[in-house]
Amino acid sequence: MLIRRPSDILPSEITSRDIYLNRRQWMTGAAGLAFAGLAGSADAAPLSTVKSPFSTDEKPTSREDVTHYNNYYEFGVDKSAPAANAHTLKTKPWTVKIDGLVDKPADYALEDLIKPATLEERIYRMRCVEGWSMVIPWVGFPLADLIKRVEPKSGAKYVAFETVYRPAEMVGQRGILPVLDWPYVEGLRMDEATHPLALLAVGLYGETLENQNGAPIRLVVPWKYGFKGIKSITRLSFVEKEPPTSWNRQASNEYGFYANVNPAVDHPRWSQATERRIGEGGLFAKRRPTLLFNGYADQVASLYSGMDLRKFY
Ligand SMILES: Nc1nc2c(c(=O)[nH]1)N[C@H]1C(S)=C(S)[C@@H](COP(=O)(O)O)O[C@H]1N2
Ligand SMILES: [Mo]
Repeated sequence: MLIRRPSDILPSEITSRDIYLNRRQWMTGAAGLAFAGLAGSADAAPLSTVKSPFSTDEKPTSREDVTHYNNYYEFGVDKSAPAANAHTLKTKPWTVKIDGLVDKPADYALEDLIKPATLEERIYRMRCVEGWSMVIPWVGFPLADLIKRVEPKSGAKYVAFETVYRPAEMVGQRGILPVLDWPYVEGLRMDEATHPLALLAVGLYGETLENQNGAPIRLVVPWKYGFKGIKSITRLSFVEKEPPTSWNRQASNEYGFYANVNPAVDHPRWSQATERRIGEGGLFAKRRPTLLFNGYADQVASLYSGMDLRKFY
């Protein structure tokens, strides 16, 4: 079994958008290849997808940056640490426990949660609370599809998510002074979780996820700060009350439950009005204005009508 390390990735694999789009056209026809990767080896494997009307036409961030500039504190706090350390996580086999207020609770094998025929490519703008942004061509399926299939009970008002807790495989979970209270946990209100933009991603750039990006399955919520996008999910619980979230636990005055991207609500230690697009010309590149709900206001603003976004940050 080959595990790809950063040093093994040839410059020729770092695709420009043009090469990438041609390759996608070719792969979209190769339906039989879908999902070999999730069932088989640990190598990034091609996935076939259908295009989504929800994609932005902005230029995707290079695959190299998307896979080497990461936040995944279970593997260290430097941006380069996840790419260097995450290969130790074993993602096969993988189960996701679904429990709580739901009619079909079970430990689901990953393969049983995903219908390869319905995988979509969704090119989303992503905004980290630290002030940088990327454009990422995710491959995944709507979280709403999974929620529908497991039949939540009417009392379920929130979905709680959990990353694996495996100190033997995750160097950052072995620290004496833990940066976060493990396992990493996140949550969404039910109407957010069932919004068509909320995605469960299993790949990016047309291939299965690298571990540093949250293999084998992670959440993507493009109108919220990146920390809502919990990686390597092993549990989804349907609950009545707002669940705890890792960053809110760590510093509740800095990171709220909602974490909607909002240029008008500053982080207590820095402004959120602008952002640096990763890959755009170094230190002196002009910062871009940050948009309300990360530019997805037309689709999601109605979820929050009547809510004070300064209070529910
Ligand atoms: N389990 C877990 N999930 C996580 C994090 C983490 O440290 N642990 N970091 C979050 C943050 S702050 C961001 S910005 C995104 C980054 O995702 P990416 O590296 O795929 O771009 O993952 C989020 N999900
Ligand atoms: Mo982030």
